[in-house]
Amino acid sequence: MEKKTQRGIITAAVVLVAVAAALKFILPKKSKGGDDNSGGGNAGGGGNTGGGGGQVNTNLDFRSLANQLFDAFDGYGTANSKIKEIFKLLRSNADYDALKAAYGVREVSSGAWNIFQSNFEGDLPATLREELDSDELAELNQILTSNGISRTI
Ligand SMILES: [Ca+2]
Repeated sequence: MEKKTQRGIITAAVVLVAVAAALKFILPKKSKGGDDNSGGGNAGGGGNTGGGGGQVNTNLDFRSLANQLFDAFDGYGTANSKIKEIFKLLRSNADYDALKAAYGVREVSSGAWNIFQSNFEGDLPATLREELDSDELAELNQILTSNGISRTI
């Protein structure tokens, strides 16, 4: 055998081994990727417009949203636009119920040294009725209705 041919064969063999090794390395990774796809899924689901509970949107962090609502209520005045922004995220009665549960019962300060109004303690709907005027409440209920939620405040 000629030396050149020998070297060529060795080179080809090395390349083959390298390709085989690379394939071995790549192939299990590929199947792992497939597993990941089936595992992830979309647990959220859509808005249920029926009268029932519907599915909770697991993409929403209700604890954080409840805290943001509390911040909007707490102290002097009320951040009505923030409240509307949060309510627009709700897509089912289950979403609304989850938010209400996350809020629980909290005491909202009327404002530091506010002698004209005492603090208010209550659940989410009671606090909304306390903090918002009738126009703002109507607007919020409108948002709920148009998002397929049968609960009203
Ligand atoms: Ca307030």
